[in-house]
Amino acid sequence: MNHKNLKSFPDGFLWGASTSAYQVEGANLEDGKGPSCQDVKEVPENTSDLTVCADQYHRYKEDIALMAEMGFKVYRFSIAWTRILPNGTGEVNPKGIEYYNNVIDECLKYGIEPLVTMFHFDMPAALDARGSWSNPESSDWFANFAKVLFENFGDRVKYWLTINEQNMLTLVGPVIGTLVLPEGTTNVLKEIYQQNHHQLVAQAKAMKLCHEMLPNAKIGPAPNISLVYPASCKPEDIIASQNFNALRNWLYLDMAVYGIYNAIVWSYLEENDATPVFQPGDAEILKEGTCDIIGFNYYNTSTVEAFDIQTAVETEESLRDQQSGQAIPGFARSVRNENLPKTEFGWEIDPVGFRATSREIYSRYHKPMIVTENGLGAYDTLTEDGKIHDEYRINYLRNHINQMNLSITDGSEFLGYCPWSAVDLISTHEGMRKRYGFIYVDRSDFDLGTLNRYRKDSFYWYKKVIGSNGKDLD
Ligand code: BGP
Repeated sequence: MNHKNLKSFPDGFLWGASTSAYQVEGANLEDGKGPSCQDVKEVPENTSDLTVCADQYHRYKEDIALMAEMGFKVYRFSIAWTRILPNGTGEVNPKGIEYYNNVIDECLKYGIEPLVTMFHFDMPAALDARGSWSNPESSDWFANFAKVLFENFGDRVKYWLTINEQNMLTLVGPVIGTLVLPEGTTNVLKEIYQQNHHQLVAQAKAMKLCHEMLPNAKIGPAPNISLVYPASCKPEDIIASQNFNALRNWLYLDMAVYGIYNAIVWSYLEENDATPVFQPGDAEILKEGTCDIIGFNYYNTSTVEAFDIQTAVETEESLRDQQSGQAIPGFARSVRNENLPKTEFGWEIDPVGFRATSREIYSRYHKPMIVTENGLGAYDTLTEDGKIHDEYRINYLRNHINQMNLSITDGSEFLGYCPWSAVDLISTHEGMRKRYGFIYVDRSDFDLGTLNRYRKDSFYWYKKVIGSNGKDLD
């Protein structure tokens, strides 16, 4: 649909950006913090460990002041479960509460709304030792953590996100360093979807509790949602795209919004003897704990073709990452979309797909949306005079904001936009060299440098965007 006039971004639109605790904070075992799965995992070859990251734990004031300088209205950050509860359950660590109180207060000092992710890829190591998400008690561990957060921060935090990219934890857990398989697991798919089920129940318990304890707050999930295109108009490819859309996207949003399992996914799980076991009360809690808002991360679309079980001589299952697809015999197989360029790190770039994805989410669910991640991972260069000329990032963001504006004009309801990332930080599996921030951090994978902050060209550009409420994108 072409529009003659674009609607404006709504008043009070929440412009900001995102980070996550384990990728930005550092100080990973300081002031009583317990280890998470990220602190004990083997880091991918040639990438930094997660002990220092961008050192935001010690530099949050400087970082938040820079965000305020850009005009941020919101800062999306995550709370490290093991900073609050070093063993995942049990004793609360007062230093952890103090740290996040400080971060929240610092945001509020500048009129920046804190948008808190409760869980961003950092399961307490002590809970991994107790079976991690395969333990049916895990939903109660999470609900208990949620309660501690609501009690301590609920007076000031109005926007909450439950689990970051649960769909990626399920689809590519090993890449992110999070999957724990109990010894003797024979049906891996069943085990993974059992863990996924426990996370869905955990999320529902947290959402229900939030409504009870903080009736004025808004809570939602933060999956990685991107439309899956059919590789052609062959009907079989359409079916494949519906399959993969269901598995990657709608499973998570059907559950968060309606508290029900997506039918296509359920049938796929039945087919593979992988349906999850429900504990008594699960079906009810899933229906009772639904969301107010939909947070979603968007990087690019994917494209699939039919992958007939007979032609799948052997499974092409290989380790993938968040954006690079899957091959599931009898279900769908990802293919390259030749219409789209790629980033230096091989992710396709599809701003129009952002509009398409958000229209589809809004048409299906009619909930206000907040973009919790979107951005370009690239190699940046710090010049001798302290500049970072990242026009590639500006182009990426400009094109996506433009498409968001078109989607708003199409009738979609957006609350805000938080690209990834506010500050350079460590990537999930590609180290420090894959940068996303508006704020450059002077360090590399194996040299901690000065950790000084520098404003990238995108910093000044985004400041203009925010100052004009999305009108000035030049
Ligand atoms: C999302 C995660 C983030 C993040 C981002 C960029 O999947 O929620 O934690 O890092 O993707 O991905 P990467 O770091 O792999 O480039």
